[in-house]
Amino acid sequence: MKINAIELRRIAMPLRAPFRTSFGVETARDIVLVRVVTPEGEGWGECVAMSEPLYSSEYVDAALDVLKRFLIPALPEKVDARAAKRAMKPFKGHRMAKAALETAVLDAQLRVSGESFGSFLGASRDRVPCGVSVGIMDSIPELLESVSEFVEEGYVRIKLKIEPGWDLAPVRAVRERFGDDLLLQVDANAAYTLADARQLAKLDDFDLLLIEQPLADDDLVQHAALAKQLKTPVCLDESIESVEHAAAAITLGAASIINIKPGRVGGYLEAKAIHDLCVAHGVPVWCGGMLETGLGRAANVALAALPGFVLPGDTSASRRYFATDITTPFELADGHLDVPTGPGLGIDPIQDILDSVTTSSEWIKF
Ligand code: NPQ
Ligand code: MG
Repeated sequence: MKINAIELRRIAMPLRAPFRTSFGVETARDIVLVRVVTPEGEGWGECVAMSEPLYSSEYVDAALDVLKRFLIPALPEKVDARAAKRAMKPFKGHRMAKAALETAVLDAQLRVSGESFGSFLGASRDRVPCGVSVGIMDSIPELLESVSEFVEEGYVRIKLKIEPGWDLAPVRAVRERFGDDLLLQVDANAAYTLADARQLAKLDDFDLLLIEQPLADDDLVQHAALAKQLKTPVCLDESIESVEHAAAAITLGAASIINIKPGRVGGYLEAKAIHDLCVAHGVPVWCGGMLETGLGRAANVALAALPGFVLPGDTSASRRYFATDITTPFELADGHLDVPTGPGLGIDPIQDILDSVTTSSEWIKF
């Protein structure tokens, strides 16, 4: 496949409600979309980096810079997703930027060949059960109100964001109000240290599915030590940036469950490789979320349909985050989202809406 041009389009998407995690409060999503134009068709990729390097070291301005300066110029004349991944490999890090470009190339390639993301990746289901991530709130009543709305909408699993000072009380309150059958898990986004092991062990009483990323990103050995002190299974998110990291975490006993986010690991090819490794080791995986628009969401839902994704993902409906999505919105039906079946992502941006949220656009001609 030959590329004629690439558009780097930056969009601003207001969130329906502020989303608070242990690293900060977000009120809007600042997103780079990569659009690859070939003689036979186009492809889209969404960069999941945030405006500030709070979740990981990546941020939007850096992603734009590395795409323009290094990643796009490195693409070979004839390219497919695998060749794009290989060409970008010499450049260290910047996995979210790489993932966006690789995904745009893959989408173009699949739209041309007429195959869906789900089929290409090896999906074994036509719909996926969905969970939702619930931010840190100012009070327990506010949290219970929010969880209750999500339960009524049909979400099959609730994830509570936690931090020191907001852990036991919210978990206890949600268990008391919604009962023991509710699938419940927590995510600390690296807010604790090993010195908090005794506090975290108090969560053992609440039959949580898992605790996600309790300690710092680079603390694999400490996660292994913590896992020995908890009954709750430890799941890693931020720590896992590659199939090598996943192998190390499994070998060390640092994670018994892995959250796969394609952006964090550099793309859907790497995400698939991590899935395959985890299946081989009997490690359950689930698909994380980065507040994606319908474009990123479509690819995540396809990935979440692979057989190793045995836990509900943060693959929420579009309205969880956005009043207006840039695609036809993903809507929950019986707690599930349908896996798109059309070529590539199987969904297109709605031009008027896309234009109305665009803050800048730049073309790179080949
Ligand atoms: C997680 N996501 O699993 C992340 C973290 C996260 C759905 O909980 C703007 C952009 C705000 C990306 C907040 C969920 C964000 C973001 C949190 C990602 O750790
Ligand atoms: Mg997480």
